[in-house]
Amino acid sequence: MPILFHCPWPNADEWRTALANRTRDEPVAWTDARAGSADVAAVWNAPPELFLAGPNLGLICSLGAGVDHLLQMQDHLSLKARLTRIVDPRMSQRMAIYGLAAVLRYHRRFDRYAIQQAEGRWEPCEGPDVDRFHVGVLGQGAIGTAIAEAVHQVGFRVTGWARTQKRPPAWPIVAGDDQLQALLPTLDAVILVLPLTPATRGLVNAGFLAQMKPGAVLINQGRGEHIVEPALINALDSGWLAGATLDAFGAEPLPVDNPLWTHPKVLITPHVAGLSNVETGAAVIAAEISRFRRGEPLHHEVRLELGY
Ligand code: OXD
Repeated sequence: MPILFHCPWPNADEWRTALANRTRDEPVAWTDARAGSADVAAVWNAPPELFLAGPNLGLICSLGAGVDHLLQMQDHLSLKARLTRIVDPRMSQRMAIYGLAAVLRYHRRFDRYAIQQAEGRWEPCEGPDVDRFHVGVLGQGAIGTAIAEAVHQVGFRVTGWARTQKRPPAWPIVAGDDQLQALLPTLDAVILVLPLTPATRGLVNAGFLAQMKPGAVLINQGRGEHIVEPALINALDSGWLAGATLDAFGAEPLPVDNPLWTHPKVLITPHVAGLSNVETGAAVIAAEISRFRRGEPLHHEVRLELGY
């Protein structure tokens, strides 16, 4: 039975080969035609028409960790389709390194020193010791946990924020809106690594930013839609926030006329914080496909009612 494949990335052929190699025992052919008789799809940002006439689709695998690209077109998906995604320690590690690098850059003021160098200014402006620099990691799934762990291991004070209370790891985790409100004014750096759901869309609005500690920084490794951009720009311009590191945007590539490009307090990276690793990612998807075909529980099934 053909498996529907759609990947808009430059390394799409590598993905297709890695997936085909790992599903060799399955009687499958990879296709990028419309779903037709396919019962499984592995896709990233597929156009809705690809799913039309795909009544047999029982499993749709996201080629990344996020599934918002699929949930956005639920109307086009077969009602019986289950969704799964990549949960891969390699990807979590990349995300952890990105988060840690961004925190270290602010903690050691490399952002300020770069500006001072351009202006020929010799002005030491060191900040607090690590244990007095409080990092909040908003989102405590596999990726958020890896980020919090990396930052915690260096010695930073870390607090996680999750939808529900979890068994405490080596750092505290708080849950719910009230606890977020209490947490925000204590944080020197806020890392966003939340799934995009109706509850997290626009979470970082003027009210959220006003609750952040003056001089704090924002690091977005989640989705651009978490942030209300004009509110962020106001918070940076007014001096309330010291900086923002942004890896994800509502429109990607970020349009050339977007003011974030030239904002002196913003560092932009082109959605690379946690690129899916072809080999390990393909192995995760292939394993989910064989579980699906054997009628076994999936390991990373998306709970549609939660949106992740
Ligand atoms: C993902 C991403 O969801 O890279 O995997 O954004």
